Amino acid sequence: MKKLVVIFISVFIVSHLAAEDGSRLWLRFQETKKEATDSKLFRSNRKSPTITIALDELNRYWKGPAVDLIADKKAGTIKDGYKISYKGGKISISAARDIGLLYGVYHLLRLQQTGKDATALNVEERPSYERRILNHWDNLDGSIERGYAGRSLWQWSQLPDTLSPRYEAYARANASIGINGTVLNNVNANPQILTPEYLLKVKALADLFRPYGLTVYLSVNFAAPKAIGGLPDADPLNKDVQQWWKNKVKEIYALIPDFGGLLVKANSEGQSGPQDYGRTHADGANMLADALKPYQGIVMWRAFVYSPTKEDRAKQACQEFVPLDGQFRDNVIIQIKNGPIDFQPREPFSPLFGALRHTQEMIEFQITQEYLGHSKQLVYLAPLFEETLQSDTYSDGKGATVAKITDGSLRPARVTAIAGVANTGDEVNWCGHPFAQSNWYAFGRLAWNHNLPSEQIADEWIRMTFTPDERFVRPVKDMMMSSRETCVNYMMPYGLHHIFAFNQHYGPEPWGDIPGGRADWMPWYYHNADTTGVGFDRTATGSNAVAQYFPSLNDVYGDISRCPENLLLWFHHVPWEYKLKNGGSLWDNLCYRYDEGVQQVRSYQKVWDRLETWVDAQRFREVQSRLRIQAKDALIWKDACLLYFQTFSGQPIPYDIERPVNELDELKEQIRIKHNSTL
Ligand code: GCV
Repeated sequence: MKKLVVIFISVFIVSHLAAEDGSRLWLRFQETKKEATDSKLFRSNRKSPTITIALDELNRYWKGPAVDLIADKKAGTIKDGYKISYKGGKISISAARDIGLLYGVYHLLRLQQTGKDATALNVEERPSYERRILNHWDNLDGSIERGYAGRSLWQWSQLPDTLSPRYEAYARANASIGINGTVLNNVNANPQILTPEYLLKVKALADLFRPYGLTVYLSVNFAAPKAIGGLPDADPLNKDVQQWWKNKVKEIYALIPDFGGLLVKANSEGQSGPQDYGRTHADGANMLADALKPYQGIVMWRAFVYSPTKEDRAKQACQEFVPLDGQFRDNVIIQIKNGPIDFQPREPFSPLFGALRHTQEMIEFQITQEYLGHSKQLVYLAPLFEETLQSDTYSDGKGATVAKITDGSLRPARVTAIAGVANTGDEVNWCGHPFAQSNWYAFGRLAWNHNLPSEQIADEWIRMTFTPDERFVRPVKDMMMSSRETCVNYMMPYGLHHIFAFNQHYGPEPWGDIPGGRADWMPWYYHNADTTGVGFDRTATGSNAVAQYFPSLNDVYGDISRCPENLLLWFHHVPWEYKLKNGGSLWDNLCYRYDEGVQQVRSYQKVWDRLETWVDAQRFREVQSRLRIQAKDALIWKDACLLYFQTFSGQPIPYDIERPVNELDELKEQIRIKHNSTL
């Protein structure tokens, strides 16, 4: 009987909130009921499709005073920036570009939605980066590499004639957070994207996105002249190849006059590139840059390059690119992943930031959670993004943060940009996990203002996506803010990295080995566990990757007693009995950390279950069931890693923490079966 009452209450509690499927993202503005004459409240001195959207948003959702949108080339605003002021009962938004006015409108709506005072405003906003770009790893067959929210949004077979309403919704969502570029296809690029047939489809998307200020870019396959152009090679010094790219770029701009440019993954993970012909990355990038130059297009050339040599993978990007510094055209920008390996739960920043003194650099983050629990785990990534952006490289003395190196403030740059690998797909709620939406949101907000604290971004997002009620906001914010560290704790504490299950990168597989496989894809390459200790020696006695960092940081990283403990096993092979700052041994601390991660996820379950009153039934249950998965997975991570590393440390798991509940052999077997089923 008691049980029945509880069930009844819980159904009753949630039923008063309208069902929500998450499709509206953070844009859950309520329609205002206005008289026809009310539209006069909102005016602009200019007409354009972008301004029509801005006025429409105001008409539909703005509940505050009259708003004037003032397009003014001399508004004094920078690029996409805007000013908002309040005088005589009226709000004015002024901007040099129409898109600035639309951004200003979304600013107002955000204030309204988060319960902030939208009068008494005196705001001036300017973006940290000129180009704020999503990278889609979407394939032409509709699949998404490392995508966990369904299939691609782009319905290539139906384009250009049939236009899904989601295209415009996607552009609007991006505009609402200031994202102004989108690379539509995977960096492992299918050359077909450059055929006339596909370019017409790309044009259809570009036309739809344009009023929202969203510029289209494409990833290209370096071998395209050979693959689809009928040329015998793709050598960047071959005049025919150069001409082929010039013609292709001309063809693109004839269809899409504001096309943004090209993204290239070359000579990496099997992709072709200039080195196939004995040429350099600069030769390859410059050839494309020359073709794009007359149209103000740019080349984003990725520094994610490594090959299975004896050299530490973490060092290879610097080794390849530093000797080329200064050789790139001024419309080339080197796109560098935040860390030297590959979007791990925690990495130091890539030492390439700051090392290129005469070459433009941009950062690439991964919004899709390839290594942080896919769309099954609640991990808010803004603290990770913030940690990297605010890292001091010391390239120009103290204060040379990654943010300052990439935003053009430390060194003049013609092009400034930031990229995030998208986590969107065709699932109703766009991102799979309701909380994964926060990572798309956070990327946009940080791309706009890289000094925004991740806590403020979380606060905004929670209020907009769920409710501004403090009783909900506070606990959810705490959960989000700790969630990245929680994930690090149960996956890879103290700088452990890349000990994931092979290929799918979801669960643990520290024992993973494929005889004859590439060493740099094997977990043992990264953890180096043996009876003496664990971790990658990147000091002078090891790979000496520390030397790629500037003084005085390299001294700190290279000294086991000064190295930040959260990166200890990244830079050092540490004895199991080594005493950490708290006096406990590395082994004991490792055990406590894994256990802490498990307990933290369980505490999130408790937090969430208490919040049922504040959330509609559908999203409540979606998060609830995903937290259950996360709790089970965290335990698997803990048991797998501790039982495996224990075979080397030979020490007991401290008796005051929960005992493992899984057998190592069973875990190995489960992962093996998973592999076989995904082959
Ligand atoms: C698009 C990692 C991922 C690959 C990805 C690659 C890249 O290796 O596992 O799926 O390929 O990074 O960023 O190019």
